[in-house]
Amino acid sequence: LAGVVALAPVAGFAADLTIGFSQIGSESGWRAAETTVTKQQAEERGIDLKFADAQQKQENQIKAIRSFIAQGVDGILIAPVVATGWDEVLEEAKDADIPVVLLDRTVDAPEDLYLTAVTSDLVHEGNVAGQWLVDEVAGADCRIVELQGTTGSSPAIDRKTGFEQAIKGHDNLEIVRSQTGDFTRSQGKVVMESFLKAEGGANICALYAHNDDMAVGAIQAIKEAGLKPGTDIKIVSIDAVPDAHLALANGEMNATIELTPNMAGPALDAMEAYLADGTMPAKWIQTESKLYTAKDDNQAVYEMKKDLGY
Ligand code: GYE
Repeated sequence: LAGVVALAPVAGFAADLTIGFSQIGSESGWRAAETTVTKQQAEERGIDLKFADAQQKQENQIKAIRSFIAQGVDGILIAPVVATGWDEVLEEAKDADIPVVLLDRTVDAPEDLYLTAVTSDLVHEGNVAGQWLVDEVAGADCRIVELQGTTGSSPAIDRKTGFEQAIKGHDNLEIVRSQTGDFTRSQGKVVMESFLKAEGGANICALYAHNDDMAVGAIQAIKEAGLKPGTDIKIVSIDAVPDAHLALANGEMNATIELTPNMAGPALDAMEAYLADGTMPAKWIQTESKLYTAKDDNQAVYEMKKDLGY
């Protein structure tokens, strides 16, 4: 038996948690930052994080979740790409006694199928964006084009609802074109080019983008059309990624609403508490939003954010 050494278990070694994370993909700088922060949060807590990137396809997310269930993970984090189609796989996780926490988006499924959802108030973000534009144009006529997020995702649905609530009753404001740019820079540019071609740049007063990546793509299209973003066409967006602060600082964007990339902190707090002693969190853990405009010290905020993994 020479050479066979039985390693005695280290006394008092707490069993690390193993958590599966079904991430949508890396469609935006914000999403990349959320992934970075989630991995950091897991590392700090001694959690073994199993990470799966779905390239924005729901079927890949469902496959990953089933794999986590088969592995017998202690818990599952899901950023659900769209709001529907989750009931069956969430039932399977529940049957396996594996708690699920949703990050940054919600699902149209019975609440008992997930422990909690950590998201911003997506309708409120749309309200803030719309109210900012109402105040900015101060009664003047304004034809608006809208770049929607991923079709069927809760942010695309709720941010549209919130914006329309805010401009309702202000007949000088009208959304004349609205189309998905799938939360990406490339699609934001392509769709903005089509808006400019269809409407004529001189007839577009403002762009409402459901995220900064689409807004940054649109800024490129507006420039290539010989127009000044932020001046000829006002731009209001959401996320407050570093490049949005740069655009605010140089006058190419007018306002953005901050979305924290740290959804994992509150999510893992809730997950650990539940796994430790069955503590039940609220069904919705809401993160704060903050409006940034050109009046803020955007250079300083950019410097603070630029190394956070966007
Ligand atoms: O605004 C965008 C990402 O789900 C709220 O998804 C999140 C959104 C975020 O693609 O940048």
